[in-house]
Amino acid sequence: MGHSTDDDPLTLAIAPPPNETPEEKEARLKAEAEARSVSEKIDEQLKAERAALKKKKPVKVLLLGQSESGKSTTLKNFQLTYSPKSWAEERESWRIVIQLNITRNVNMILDLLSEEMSNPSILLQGSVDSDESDDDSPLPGSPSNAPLRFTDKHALLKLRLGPLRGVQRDLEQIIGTSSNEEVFFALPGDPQALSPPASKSRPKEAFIRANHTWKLNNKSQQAAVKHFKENKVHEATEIIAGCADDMRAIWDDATVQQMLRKRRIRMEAMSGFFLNDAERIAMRNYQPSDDDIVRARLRTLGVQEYPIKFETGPATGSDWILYDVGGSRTQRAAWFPYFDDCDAIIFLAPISCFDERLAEDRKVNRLEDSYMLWRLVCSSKLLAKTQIILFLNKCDLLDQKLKSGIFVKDHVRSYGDRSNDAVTASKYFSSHFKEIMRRHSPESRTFRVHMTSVIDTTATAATLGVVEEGILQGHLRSVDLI
Ligand SMILES: Nc1nc2c(ncn2[C@@H]2O[C@H](COP(=O)(O)OP(=O)(O)O)[C@@H](O)[C@H]2O)c(=O)[nH]1
Ligand SMILES: [Mg+2]
Repeated sequence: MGHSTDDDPLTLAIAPPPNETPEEKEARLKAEAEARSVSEKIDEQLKAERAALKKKKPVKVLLLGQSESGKSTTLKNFQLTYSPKSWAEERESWRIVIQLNITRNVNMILDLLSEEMSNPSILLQGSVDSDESDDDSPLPGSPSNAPLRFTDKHALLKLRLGPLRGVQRDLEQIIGTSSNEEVFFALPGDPQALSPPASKSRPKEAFIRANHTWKLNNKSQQAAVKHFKENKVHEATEIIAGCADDMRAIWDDATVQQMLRKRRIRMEAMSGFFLNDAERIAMRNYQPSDDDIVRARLRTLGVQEYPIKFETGPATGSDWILYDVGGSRTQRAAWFPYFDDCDAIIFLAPISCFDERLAEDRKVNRLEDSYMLWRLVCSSKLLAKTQIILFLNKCDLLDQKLKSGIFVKDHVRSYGDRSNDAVTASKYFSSHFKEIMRRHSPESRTFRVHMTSVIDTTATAATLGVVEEGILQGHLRSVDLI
């Protein structure tokens, strides 16, 4: 390559004229030097412009993890911590979501009540779905075999809370829920509902999922929400307000609690559970608190993009884009196109799930699934240079679970005789994740891990501070490299 000989056309063309005088030569050299310096300046300018452009390039962060791992909640923490103004603007939209969440809580109880009250055979058989239950050890205050005694009080509560069925439908429509799940458990006795056979019904978590595609940062959908029959929202608010006392009563009812225990349903541990705050949320002028919004349930489908302009912190003024993804198995293929160009991945692994199974595949242990996904992400060549940050999430639930008498070693054989406390267990899980990263990363990389409970916004803000700085540094380094 690049050889030049005397008769090379290019060399001949740019060679100085053979009969050049010394003055001519000097003038020529000067002109050439000037041209060079102009060209160098242009080069420098171009380089600076490119760097500036890259600096302006948003920081891209991908939130990954199985379904229910805490991705959307982490996203909310980012918004709350770094973009408080837009957070405040969205507060009103969340009100409807939370009203829907609590309405579903009640309707779920009503469904179970209807089933129990109309089908005494279930009563004698005990829990219909105990074979599919997340954990086989008895819950605290374990199911008694005593028959459930329903009275007129229950019939009356059912009657008076009946209008919440319509509220659920209206709110789902307003938010844009489109879901089979909703139809599935809509209303036993409702002519339009495809009510499942009683023996097949699975009064689980799925009941209160908002399975839909609405996202709060989508302008057209926001507008749709705004214009959609504001009187419907008003009406729903009125009905909920009127039901406040009965909501409280049905939740506090001893027989209802016994029924839930019998069916091994821990509603208070479910997504979007708000019945403990019924009075406050049912108020006509209810304003969601930060905590309410962080705890609100809104299921993510597909990959959604959330631009955040940082208003505080070291990254102030910079633009970030967070990608929140659907985590269930069928949705994971959609992640890969986003791997190419991202600055960092925050990977969420809920470690309280060591004794649970995937909702979409009951054969698979949720912790095993997280390990498998983690290995996939770590081993990806596309991500070889991408910073990966691991959140071992739901530490609060892990702690509760272990304190309630569930043993890690009963579900994770390798755990052995280690102490059954949250600190020891999280360290143990962490070492497992670290080992997977070490073994499967194409290039060596730093293991960055945080023990989190992302529903705790104060603690999470501190974690995000560390994470933010690390990601920003990585982003700037990649800018300097071009
Ligand atoms: N107790 C507790 N609940 C959590 C934690 N992280 C998430 N959750 C709850 O778990 C549910 C699923 O969280 P979400 O962020 O929607 O998960 P995603 O499916 O990964 O987006 C929500 O009801 C959250 O409030 C946590 O650290 N502790
Ligand atoms: Mg989500």
